[in-house]
Amino acid sequence: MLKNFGESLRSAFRKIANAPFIDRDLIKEVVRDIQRALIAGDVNVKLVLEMSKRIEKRALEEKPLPGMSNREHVLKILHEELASILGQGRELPLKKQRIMMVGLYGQGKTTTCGKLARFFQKKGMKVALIAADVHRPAAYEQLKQIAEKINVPVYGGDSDAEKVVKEGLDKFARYDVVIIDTAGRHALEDDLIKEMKKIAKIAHPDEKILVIDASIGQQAGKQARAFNDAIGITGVILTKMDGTAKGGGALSAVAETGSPILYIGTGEHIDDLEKFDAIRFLSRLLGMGDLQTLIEKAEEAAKGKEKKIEETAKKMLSGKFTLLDMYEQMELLSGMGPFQKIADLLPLGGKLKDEDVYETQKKLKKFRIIMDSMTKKELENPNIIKSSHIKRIARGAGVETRDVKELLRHYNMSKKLMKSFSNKKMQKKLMKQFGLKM
Ligand SMILES: Nc1nc2c(ncn2[C@@H]2O[C@H](COP(=O)(O)OP(=O)(O)OP(=O)(O)O)[C@@H](O)[C@H]2O)c(=O)[nH]1
Ligand SMILES: [Mg+2]
Repeated sequence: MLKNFGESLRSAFRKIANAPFIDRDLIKEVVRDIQRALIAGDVNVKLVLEMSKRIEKRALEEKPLPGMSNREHVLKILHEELASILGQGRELPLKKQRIMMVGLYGQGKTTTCGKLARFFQKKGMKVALIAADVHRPAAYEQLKQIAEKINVPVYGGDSDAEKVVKEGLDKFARYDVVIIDTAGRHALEDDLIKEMKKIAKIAHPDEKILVIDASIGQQAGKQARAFNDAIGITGVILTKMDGTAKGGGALSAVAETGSPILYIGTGEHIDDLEKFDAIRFLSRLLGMGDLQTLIEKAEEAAKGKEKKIEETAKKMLSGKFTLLDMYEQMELLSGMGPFQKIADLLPLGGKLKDEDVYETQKKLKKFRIIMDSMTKKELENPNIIKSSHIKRIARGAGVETRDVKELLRHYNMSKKLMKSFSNKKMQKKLMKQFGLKM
């Protein structure tokens, strides 16, 4: 049994990327690797065989597009075929509807209720929540707290789930979107199924959404099947995609149930919900770093600053990097939410894991003050800063020398990260991969 689904897929891709040339034998070998990875990942065997036949046929018969190497052509086919299992995803329609959230214990149901409420609210719809998790005493309180932040009403507090749902639906009859949070369990037990069925019967939900923690990996397939058999799932939301999990289980979950992935959760914050995009998801799964998301985020988050962001992105890719660039980057990134989230999308993101993400904004303030007492030369070329300079800078800024040293450390670390982009081959590959122009 292969330990890590994402890793085995990645190694299959690497084989192609590193092979001196692409021939029939290599294609067959890679297809076999992928078959093994998918089957070990609990993906339906029939589906795997069909897909691998298609990959092999296309890779051997189709001609590469003009300007594309044979190698890139085969990678593209692999990508497309894997993406076709995941489907194109689906967004929830913007119409009057009832949504029921289900899933095992701690997968992120309640948090995701809030995120969805926020999502519809931002589209100008009237949203309400029903707390039908009557088993955990704090569940109602938790939902209430989330709802208060976004000014959305919640109905709950009673210990009878059916009653809560019935009364809540009456109360919120005139709302556009009503989202029902339900209880989790450690495993799919009979009483959970019974209760879920009862709630579904009363609520007639338009959507029955299974919430799955991306880190549960291959159990996702089995879980999805069980929930689908019990109440019929209409979509999956994959949470905690911001963590170490790459979400390989999603492939199995989707393949098992045929229900699409709707969104992915990328953090604990209420706005951390993203549209699911199969190709992008695979890039992340395969560890290529998702530059497209990074750049889109940058564009979205800083309207009016587009040019600057583009320049920064280009600088990041060019490997040139001064203290001012670092500051600018930190500023941009911190405006977009926790630094870590963006860092995760970068190929070297994992290396920044230990950084305390929320410190970034605080540090920015201090860094600004320190940088203000540096000379232009020092800002452009921090390598010239010697310990006598450090003392002078610290005095000028009214900080300790260790603060200045910290800034320089931070710079060197960022620079190292940026260096990963200065590798021309890597750059070209990434640019091509994501259809960007320099
Ligand atoms: N990092 C991260 N954490 C998340 C995400 N979604 C949920 N969480 C966290 O996961 C934990 C559990 O989330 P809940 O929403 O309470 O999960 P639940 O499924 O409602 O749990 P039960 O009601 O106890 O079954 C909380 O600490 C959340 O903050 C996500 O996308 N990213
Ligand atoms: Mg909950």
